[in-house]
Amino acid sequence: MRLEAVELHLLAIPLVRPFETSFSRQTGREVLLVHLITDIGEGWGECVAMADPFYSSEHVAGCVDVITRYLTPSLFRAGDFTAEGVAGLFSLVVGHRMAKAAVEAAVLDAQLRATKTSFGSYFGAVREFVDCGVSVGISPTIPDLLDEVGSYVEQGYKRIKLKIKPGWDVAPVAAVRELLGPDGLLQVDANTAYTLDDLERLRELDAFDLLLIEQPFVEEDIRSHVLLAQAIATPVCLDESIVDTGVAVDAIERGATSIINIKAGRVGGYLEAVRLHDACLSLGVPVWCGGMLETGIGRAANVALAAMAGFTLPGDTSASDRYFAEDITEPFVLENGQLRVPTGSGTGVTVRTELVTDWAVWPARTIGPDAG
Ligand code: SMG
Ligand code: MG
Repeated sequence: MRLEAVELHLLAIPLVRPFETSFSRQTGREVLLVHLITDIGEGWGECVAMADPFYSSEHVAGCVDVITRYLTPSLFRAGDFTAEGVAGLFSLVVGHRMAKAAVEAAVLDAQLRATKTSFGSYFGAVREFVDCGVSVGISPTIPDLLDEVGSYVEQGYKRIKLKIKPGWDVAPVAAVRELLGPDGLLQVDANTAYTLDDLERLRELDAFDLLLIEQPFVEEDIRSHVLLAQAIATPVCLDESIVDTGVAVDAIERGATSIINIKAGRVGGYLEAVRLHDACLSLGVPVWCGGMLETGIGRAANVALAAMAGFTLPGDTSASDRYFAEDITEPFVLENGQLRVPTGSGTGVTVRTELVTDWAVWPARTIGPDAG
C-alpha cells in the first residue's frame, strides 16, 4: 500500500469509576488514535501509552512527536509497503514501541480490510470466544473492594486480578480469596512497587493459592525476579519487563518468569506479540493477554490475539463497560464470562467518528508527505 495521510486524534474519555494502581489514580483515559489513509483503504490503530510516563517510559505526547516526526515520514519514504515490513522501516528509531505498535496496527487494519481478512484469522485464532478476567484497582477500603469484586463475579468474569502495593496486599488478597472461595481464579499485579526487601511479605501471599504475581520489581531487574521465583511458591509473571521476544526467552530461561503477560503495545506491535506467543508456546510457557484500558479499537485486536492457542489463561480483556459508559466502537459485551472474537475484516469494528470528534482534546492533526 501507499500512504496518503495519517490523522492523529487525541480523545479524553471519562472512566465509569476511578482506576488506582501502585503508581497512579486515573479518572479518565486520554487515548491517542492513529487513522491511516492509504491507496487501498483506511485503518485505525490505538496507542496504549498513558498520558503520563508512569507505567512505562512512553507517554501520549511523546508518541505524538515520534509518530509525527519519525514514523509517518518513514512510511512516506518507503513508497509501497506492507504491515509485515513496518517494523523494519521503524527500526532506526530506538524503543518507542507503543508509538510503533499503534501505527503498525493501523497499517495491519488497512491491509486486512483490503483483503477481507479478520485480525483473528490472520493471527491463526483457534477459538470463537475468549475467557475474560478483570483488573481491579486499589480501593479506599476492603468493604469497597469486596463490593466491586462481587459485582464483577456477578457479571461473570472468570478471573480477578487485584492491584497491590506495600500496605495494600495481604489483607485485601485474604478478603477476596474468602469471597471467591477456593476455586475462584485470583492473581495480583504490583506494577513494580516492591523490592527484594519485601520478600517475606510477598511470601505471605503463598497462602492464597494465586495464579500468579505480576511484575513485583522494576522492569530492568530480572535478577530479583529470579530470586523471588526461587523463594516463593506463587508463579512470577512479568509484564513491564517483557519488551520483546528475546527479552522474554532470556527471562524464562533464567527462571525469572514462568507465565507471560502479552501486550502488543509494550512489545512494539501485534506481529511481535504473535512471535512472542509462538516462542512461549514452544517453550511450554502459558501466556495471557494484558490490557491498557483500550477502547473498542484496541480491544478488538486484543481479543483476536487472545484467541490464539497459547493464551490459556483469562486475559485483562474485559467488556467495554468495565471502563466506559460508551465505547467509540460497537461495545464488547460479556457473554458467559467471554468476549466474542470479531470476524469482520481488519479489527472488525467500526469507529464512531462523531464520538471521536465529541471527545477530542484537540482538533485532528493531519500528517502529510512533507512532514518530518
Ligand atoms: O485494560 O483492563 C485493562 C487494564 C489492565 O491492569 C491492567 N493494566 O499493569 O497490567 C497492567 C495495567 C497497566 C495499565 S494501569 C493504568
Ligand atoms: Mg501489569
